[in-house]
Amino acid sequence: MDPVADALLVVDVQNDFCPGGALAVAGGDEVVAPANALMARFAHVVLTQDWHPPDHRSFASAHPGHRPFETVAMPYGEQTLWPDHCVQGSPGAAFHAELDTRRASLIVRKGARPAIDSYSTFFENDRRTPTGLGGALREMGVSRVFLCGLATDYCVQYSALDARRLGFEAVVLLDACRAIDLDGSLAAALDAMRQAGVVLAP
Ligand code: VGL
Ligand code: ZN
Repeated sequence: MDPVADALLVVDVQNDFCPGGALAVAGGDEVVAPANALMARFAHVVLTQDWHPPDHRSFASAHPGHRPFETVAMPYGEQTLWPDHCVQGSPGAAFHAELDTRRASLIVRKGARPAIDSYSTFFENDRRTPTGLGGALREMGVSRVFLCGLATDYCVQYSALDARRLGFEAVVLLDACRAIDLDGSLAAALDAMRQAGVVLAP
């Protein structure tokens, strides 16, 4: 562990992705304890929040005739439609109550533009519009990111792939992640991450 070069990214540990939430990930709350424990080992801790306006285009409710988990074509490509989740300022968008937010030096909110989803904490789903996190990490002298949180096959995966694309080393800490696993999306994500040179660690 290098105190300067390493950062921990804790991805979307929010109520809506935990049991009882609008887009609950099985065992989502089980990442809280390991994520909290990991923070002690890092000088740079970054938290991310999925942060959508109420009429966000990734919501099935914004597409009459479509239901959650269907796919539609958006100008930037295929988009899975989700139940309304992580609406800005709502209880579902808040961090899990037991997540330790004290050590975080940076909180990145993503998915705030109405017309475009953002799984990655580095780029929106057009894969071109940056969130600013890449530049922030570079300015802090970070060259390797460790990722944990929710969900392995969506926001964690896209963030890890974009980290590689930006030239960071990336390590996904699987014991501190949980997946949505839609139609084999977890296996596909693990494959894609391995191929991109992401280190998959327990
Ligand atoms: C996520 C689906 C929709 C995630 C966010 O955090 O993995 N998944 N929005
Ligand atoms: Zn979302």
